[in-house]
Amino acid sequence: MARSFLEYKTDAWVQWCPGCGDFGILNAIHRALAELDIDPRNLVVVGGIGCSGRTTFYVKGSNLHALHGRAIPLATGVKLANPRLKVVIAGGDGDLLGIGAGHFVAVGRRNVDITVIVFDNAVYGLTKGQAAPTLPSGVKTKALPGPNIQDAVNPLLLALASGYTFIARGYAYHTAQLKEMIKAAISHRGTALVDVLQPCPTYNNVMTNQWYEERVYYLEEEEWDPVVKTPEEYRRKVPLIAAKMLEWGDRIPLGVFLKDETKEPFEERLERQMPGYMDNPPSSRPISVDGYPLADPWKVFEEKVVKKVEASY
Ligand SMILES: Cc1ncc(C[n+]2csc(CCOP(=O)(O)OP(=O)(O)O)c2C)c(N)n1
Ligand SMILES: [Mg+2]
Repeated sequence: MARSFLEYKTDAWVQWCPGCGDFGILNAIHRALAELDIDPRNLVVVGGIGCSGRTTFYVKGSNLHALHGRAIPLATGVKLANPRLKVVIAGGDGDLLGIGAGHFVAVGRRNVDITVIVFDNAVYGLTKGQAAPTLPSGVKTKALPGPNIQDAVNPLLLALASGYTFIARGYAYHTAQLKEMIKAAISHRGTALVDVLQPCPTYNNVMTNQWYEERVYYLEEEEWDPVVKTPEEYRRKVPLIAAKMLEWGDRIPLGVFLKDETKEPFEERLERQMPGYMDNPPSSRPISVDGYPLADPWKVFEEKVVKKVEASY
């Protein structure tokens, strides 16, 4: 029998402001996991630091809360240690595109089989509303002394340039559509981005629910086909995809922009270099025998230091 989304909820009190878009994203994650029938024991949600990172407390799994900006490298380590796990990152736009921007790029180049969900409210919610990297220039939200004088980074274009093989954008309050995007992202083999636009009713008084509802539309309405099967098709379609990603203003497109099936995930690249890696990944190898660790740091110290010092006498 299929699992209920209630099985993925924890007992923790959900500590977000009333009306926060995070509730919609959390709901979509619970429902996506249930419909994919993912065993919570095989799920790892890695959170960044921010209001959004609290998602790790609210989804059943073997979850981790990383240092600010470090959710992606931690998640990469988990996935490569045990490639059988489903690894999902829940982080803010500040966490993943500000302090963690280098990691955001690196994971795409590797095409590690993980899903990155950006909770994109254009502000640093947890630290009281400073401008996040996705806040458009010229916009003055209520915690800013004047209009934003920096340009926004476009998460979708950055993901495209970094090699992500699945790129989607959802809206937090459209949970049914968002759930489908998250399901497709988790099922995709390779690095997947779901950038989720979300109102922050406490600090972003410009990009409100009404503001988004007046602008968003779905790519499906234009019969968009995100699937790319050959390198030739990739070259032909990418300029169109990039142009669509640039669209922002009176109309904001939502949906799956790209599903690139031409690149192998990092785990397969490793398998080629280290035959047997997938069947016997680091997590399945013994680290101790009868309570004694297999690695003996004293031996290494003796070999590398003591013997060298003795030889120099
Ligand atoms: C190394 C480090 N620098 C700064 C902070 C302070 N800090 C905590 S959360 C945060 C930004 C949160 O914004 P975002 O990632 O967009 O998440 P949100 O709260 O909006 O969901 C910052 C700067 C920190 N915890 N650690
Ligand atoms: Mg934020």
